[in-house]
Amino acid sequence: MIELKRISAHLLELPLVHPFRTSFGEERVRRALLVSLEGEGGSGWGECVAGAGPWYSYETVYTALAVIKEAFVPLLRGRRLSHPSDLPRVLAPVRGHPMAKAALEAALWDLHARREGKPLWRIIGGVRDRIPVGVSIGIQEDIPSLLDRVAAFVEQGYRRVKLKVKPGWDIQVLEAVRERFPELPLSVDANCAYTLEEADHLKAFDRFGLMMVEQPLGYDDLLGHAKLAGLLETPICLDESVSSPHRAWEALELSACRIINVKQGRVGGLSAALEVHELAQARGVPLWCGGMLETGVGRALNAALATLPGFTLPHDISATSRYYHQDIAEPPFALTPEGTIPLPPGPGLGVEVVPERILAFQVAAWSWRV
Ligand code: OSB
Ligand code: MG
Repeated sequence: MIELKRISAHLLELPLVHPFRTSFGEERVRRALLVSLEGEGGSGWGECVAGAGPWYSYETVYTALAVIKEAFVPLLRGRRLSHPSDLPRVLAPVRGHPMAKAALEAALWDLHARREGKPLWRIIGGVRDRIPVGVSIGIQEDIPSLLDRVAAFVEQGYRRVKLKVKPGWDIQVLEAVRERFPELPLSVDANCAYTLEEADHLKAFDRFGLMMVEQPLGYDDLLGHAKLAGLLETPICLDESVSSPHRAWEALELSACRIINVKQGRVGGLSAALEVHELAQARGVPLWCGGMLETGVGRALNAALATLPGFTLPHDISATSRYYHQDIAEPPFALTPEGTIPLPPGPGLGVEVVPERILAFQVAAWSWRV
């Protein structure tokens, strides 16, 4: 039984080591929303993966704060939960807002696993204590700078490189990268930047031997992706479009993708991510864990999810140093020469939030008794 006492939210601003540019915009500072729960006999941390603006998703850290305050706190007041997987039912009266829900559920899983004294990845049925990882490289100023960045990451041992693409930063870029790195496991992510009318243009991606093309079309365009899948040889991987387990089911039924990038925040929480895992496992569809430039708290949860048997492709879970000079949690995630990241051995998420760092990066904080 979990009896909650307090929910706190911390809004932080963490400067990124490198600006991160995608087809929908550029981020230089990550606005991170951390949530902590205090309950009978323990506490836990979760990270809301929403961004500062409604670009990747309609959710932002501010919409998440609003629904936590106006909807989740009243729903949770005086409520007991027997397990973290009860939370989605309690929050079900709230339509949408998967990332806000997921942040709370993450903190609840951390609290639960800490009380059990076990690493979260073992509790959810993980089968490996280290995970293969890749790196996601944003749109750069020019091709020579991109080639330098790819070379540096390959040198560090990353097992796969994902390039952000958009119209005007695609074919020429792929030609240059493939010429210099003919054997490199490579993928691209368009973050919804193309339309089905550009299918012929996307077809030209086929000659680069990509592992996948991620989310080429609109975030709500499953049918478009299903049609495009019939035209391309390169497997389509969906990210933005898979906004819930139900949407994952629809995407699989429609053959809109052959691979799914799972982000627990985007699908509504860890329980929902476990459901997506079951659906994909039943159909033999490979999964990998995506990222949202999380701090160590969010990355620890992603790493735990990536230990499940169906998560077989390299993940967007890179070393801490790739994102932040100083993270808010310890220990940092480090890359082994084999291109893997070992799971931290501690209980719960396995990372400890450093209170002084929260204070150092915090721009505002809230706390509610429940
Ligand atoms: O589309 O996968 C994406 C970052 C922010 C928002 C969306 C995406 C990404 C990434 C970076 O690709 C993944 C990471 O290393 O965290
Ligand atoms: Mg993506």
